[in-house]
Amino acid sequence: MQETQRQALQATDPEIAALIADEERRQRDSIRLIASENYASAAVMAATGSVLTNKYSEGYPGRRYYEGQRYIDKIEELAINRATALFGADHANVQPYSGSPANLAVYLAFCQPGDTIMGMSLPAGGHLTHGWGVSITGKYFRAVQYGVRRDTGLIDYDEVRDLARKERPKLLFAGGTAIPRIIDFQAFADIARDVDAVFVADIAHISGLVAAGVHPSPVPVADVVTSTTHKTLRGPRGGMILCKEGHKSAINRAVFPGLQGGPHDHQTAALAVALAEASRDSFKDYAAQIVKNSRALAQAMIERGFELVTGGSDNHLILCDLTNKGVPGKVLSRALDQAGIVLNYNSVPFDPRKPFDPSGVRLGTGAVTSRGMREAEMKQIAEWIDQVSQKPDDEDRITRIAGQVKELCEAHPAPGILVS
Ligand code: DSN
Repeated sequence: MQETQRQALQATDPEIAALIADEERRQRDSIRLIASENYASAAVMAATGSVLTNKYSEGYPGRRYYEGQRYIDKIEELAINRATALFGADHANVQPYSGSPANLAVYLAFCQPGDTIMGMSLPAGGHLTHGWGVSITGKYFRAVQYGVRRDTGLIDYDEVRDLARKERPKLLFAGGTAIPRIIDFQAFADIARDVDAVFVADIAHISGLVAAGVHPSPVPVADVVTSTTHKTLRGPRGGMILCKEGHKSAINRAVFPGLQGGPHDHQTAALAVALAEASRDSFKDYAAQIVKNSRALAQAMIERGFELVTGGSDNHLILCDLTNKGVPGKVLSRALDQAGIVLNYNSVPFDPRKPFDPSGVRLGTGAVTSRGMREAEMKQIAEWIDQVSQKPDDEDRITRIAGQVKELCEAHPAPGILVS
């Protein structure tokens, strides 16, 4: 947080000011391996914390329901133009509040309640909003779910095709939250075309990799592409939808007035900044290093006897099944948090344990790569994870590692964190 903002907050609400300062220190001093998190730049956060939070702008550029839009329209047009240029899309809607609303807008654009939709199941690595039962998408639609192969942990495209032919979904989702490998978007597009489904690629996790060209893009082959904007894309919390020209008006009407009211203009401006950052050569280098780091971390973990779902990683994400280590995901993730290494416990495909106490952990390299860490640091992190996994209740060991983690973090300052 900038010094002037800090002083204003301190004067008005010292309690919240102190908690934010504590969180800034926590983020500064710990190794962030949560695959869906990153460090937004100071420029992105400056736009997020700007006067744009004061404005209402229901509608779209040139067609608003409130006056005073001359600068807001330019900001939203910049965000749209930067998104379409970066991803090579016909159209971008930059108003979704986050990834789940972006996906809900797609349902609203193409489906009626009760229609059949198809996506990857949550335990296999999909997202709640791809039809999982507890989500509105599993309650309001007839959701059919595909998974991964038990022997490889990979998507079985023949199984997806067979299921799609049998169930004839209106929407077919690809993408998810715990998929460590390249997704074959062309295969999904072919299946969707075969059954007359709308093909939706949810690239929330990998949008930074797609923007940089280090993961194949679904934009040429998908009807609609949804994403959050804060994971590997490294923007503000938010969502966006890219689509073909022919779907533009259905998508725009679904986002507003179908699902949302006024867009969050501060978020739109921050997204525009992030998209400008993501179009630079330095971001391409960053995204390539994310993948190198993920492969290096995966390899170092395998060498220490960890079993990885699919046996490795092609993107930013690693899913580790701890069954052979005899330590549940929750126990390891809690112990690692004490050691300053922050990740999340996660179900693995065919997990015999419950989602709130599963067999695995999920790791991601987007944030550590933003701190300039490289392959050597990934090996060191794997070593610490191994040491903690062997004795997750050894407080002396955890305290020693926490000190070493802090030293590593001091050598690799986190972007956007200015706390002293
Ligand atoms: N909760 C996000 C993640 O961690 O992947 C997805 O919504």
